[in-house]
Amino acid sequence: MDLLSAYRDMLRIRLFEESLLRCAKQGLVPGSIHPYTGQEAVAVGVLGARRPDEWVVSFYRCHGHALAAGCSPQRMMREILCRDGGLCGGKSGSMHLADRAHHLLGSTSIVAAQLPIAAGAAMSAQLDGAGRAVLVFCGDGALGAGGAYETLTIAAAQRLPLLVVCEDNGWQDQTASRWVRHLSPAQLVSGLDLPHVEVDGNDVEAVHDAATAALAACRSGAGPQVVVAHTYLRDFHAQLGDQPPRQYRPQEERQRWAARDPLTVAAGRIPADLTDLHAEVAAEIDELLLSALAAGTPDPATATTGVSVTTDLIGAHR
Ligand SMILES: Cc1ncc(C[n+]2csc(CCOP(=O)(O)OP(=O)(O)O)c2C)c(N)n1
Ligand SMILES: [Mg+2]
Repeated sequence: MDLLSAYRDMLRIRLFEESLLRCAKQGLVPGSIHPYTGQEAVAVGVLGARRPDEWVVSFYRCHGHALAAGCSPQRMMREILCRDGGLCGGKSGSMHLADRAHHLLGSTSIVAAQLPIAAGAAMSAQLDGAGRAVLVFCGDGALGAGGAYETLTIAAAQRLPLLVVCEDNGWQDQTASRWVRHLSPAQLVSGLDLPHVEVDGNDVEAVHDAATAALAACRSGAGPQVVVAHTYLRDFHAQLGDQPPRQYRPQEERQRWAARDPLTVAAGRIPADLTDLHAEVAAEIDELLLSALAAGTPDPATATTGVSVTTDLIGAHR
């Protein structure tokens, strides 16, 4: 992979979200934001290995996945600020980004709900016979939910071309995963006898290599594969309204992970001065934020358009 370009993509996600968090503190973001800061290497590493016509399913922490899938940062910023020209017409906000043009099937706010949806898409890809995989991202908490077992077991039974990327940040909102489960995500999927690999989720090159191998296995008919990426949220679980939550994780733990920030890890391997790149990406984000803030809000008359399907889907497949 081109490390400099991966660095730029991670930096764009980081600055995009930092600018949104500043907006949220000023009360400009309707609803909540679940920042991806600190986990950028997972999205960029995995989606760099995807073919553009392979569907991706995300969850509420979806900004990084959507940007790495190629969605327009301008349209995303407008969407999250609920402005005209938003990716989903200003109706999804931060948590439900979807973009058919970039094969982002959708993002769910219900923990683990993305997994069965992705299994359905993988079944469709399998029937389609074009050798495409489907990628789904989930948290370490989601992997413990009932829907995850149902998805993984049916995916294995049907040998679905499904790549499950578990972003193991050690926490489930303000609950440490170790307080509520005695098995790690890798132990859980081992118990289901599923092929899986554990990777340093803050090392974009390692993530990319793991995802490349797992996707090749999915496409070749080897059935579902799981990549467990160990990573950490730099900020916090979510910001609702203008108040960031009080910090709930031990300072020592946060400092330990901050020293292994994915941008720092990648920068350490790039023999170039990155100052200009930072200024360039920061200017790009400032520009699109100003443009989004200058945009109007959607016409209330459009509230009910595009929210349900009127096609006879069953009839269309008969
Ligand atoms: C079914 C369901 N239960 C509870 C919640 C509330 N909730 C939102 S995020 C979250 C934690 C999920 O943790 P994890 O899967 O590890 O993902 P992370 O937020 O750490 O990325 C919970 C419990 C929810 N959205 N859906
Ligand atoms: Mg988690």
